[in-house]
Amino acid sequence: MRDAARAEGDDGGHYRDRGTQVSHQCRLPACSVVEGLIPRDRREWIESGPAHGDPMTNNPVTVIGLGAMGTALAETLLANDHPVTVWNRSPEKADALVEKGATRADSVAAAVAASELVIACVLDYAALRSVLDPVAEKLRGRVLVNLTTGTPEQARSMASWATEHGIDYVDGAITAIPPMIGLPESLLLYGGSERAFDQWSSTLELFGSAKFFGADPGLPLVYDLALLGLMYEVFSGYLHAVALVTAAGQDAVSLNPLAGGWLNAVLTWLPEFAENTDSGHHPDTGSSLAMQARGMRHMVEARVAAGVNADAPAYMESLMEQAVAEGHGADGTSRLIDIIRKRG
Ligand code: FVH
Repeated sequence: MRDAARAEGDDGGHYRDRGTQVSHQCRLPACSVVEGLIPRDRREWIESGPAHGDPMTNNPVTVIGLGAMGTALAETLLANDHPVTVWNRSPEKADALVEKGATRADSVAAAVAASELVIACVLDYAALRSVLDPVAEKLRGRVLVNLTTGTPEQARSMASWATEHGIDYVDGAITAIPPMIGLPESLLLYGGSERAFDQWSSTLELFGSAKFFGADPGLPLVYDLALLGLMYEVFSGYLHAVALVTAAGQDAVSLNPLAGGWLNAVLTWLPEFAENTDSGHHPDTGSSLAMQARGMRHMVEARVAAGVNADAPAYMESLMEQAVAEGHGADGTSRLIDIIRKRG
């Protein structure tokens, strides 16, 4: 165990939280999870030493793919005393890691043969298959943890490929950037072989907090893409808000003091939308969809008049109008989730 406590938690029975937990109150009032992460220097974290007493600590690990992310993964393993074998299509990318103690494999086959745990992190699933197809039989009986990003269907298809070849497969999604790897703030999502995850969880937790979603290897990417979509739509909303304010001749930063408080308030409403979706009840808490549809029309007209793109509010308006047309005008915002799913 590391210096910070590692705890196994549970989220409504949906997934197992295998991550590092320290005290922090979630700011969403409807979220009772006490889970948080204290920022600390990555170096301090990864150099704080191996997980003493952990039987997996000295087990060799192979890392395939040494882009920015694969390099960060390999560095973290080395800093925690794992013997690490690395392979990359462009071999020179292993130079710095070799100086830090990694072994450069001359071939993918040699890399796979070096360790029971093989971690792959390349550009996409097409690249992954091109690297691993020729060594499928060499992987038989080993554990493959694939941290390449793709679609949930690609992850499931990769898992079927692994099963055909007798490979114990875990798919993972990294919801962090390379400098965060090795810090508890970094969150990695896993799904697939529970046996393999349990066997190697203490090693995988060196990269950051770990959540295991069960046997479906596609679920980590479902959640990863849900979180990324949320982030980009918040970016989009903020960028369009700045465009509207600056089109009125104001400084962009004039928005910030208002936007901060506004976003915090908006955050407090979101958990209830999910609860309403699960219960199938969408009460109006003072802002019916019929009223909001009218408001969205004003938003569209104001943006068009200011020369700011209005696609996003026009889309929201169309969802609200459809809800009204289907007889849900008196419902609250969460009713739109049904409409979004129907649009497919
Ligand atoms: N970096 C990030 O911020 C994100 C964080 C979230 C997760 N992503 C995903 O991680 C995968 C790898 O990302 P990366 O940052 O390491 O990407 P690059 O630095 O561009 O390195 C790409 C590696 O993939 C190798 N590669 C590409 N094509 C092939 C191929 N046809 N055959 C074999 N290897 C290939 C490449 O090799 P080389 O160009 O150095 O020879 C790099 O090792 C990715 O899925 C992200 O979405 C990162």
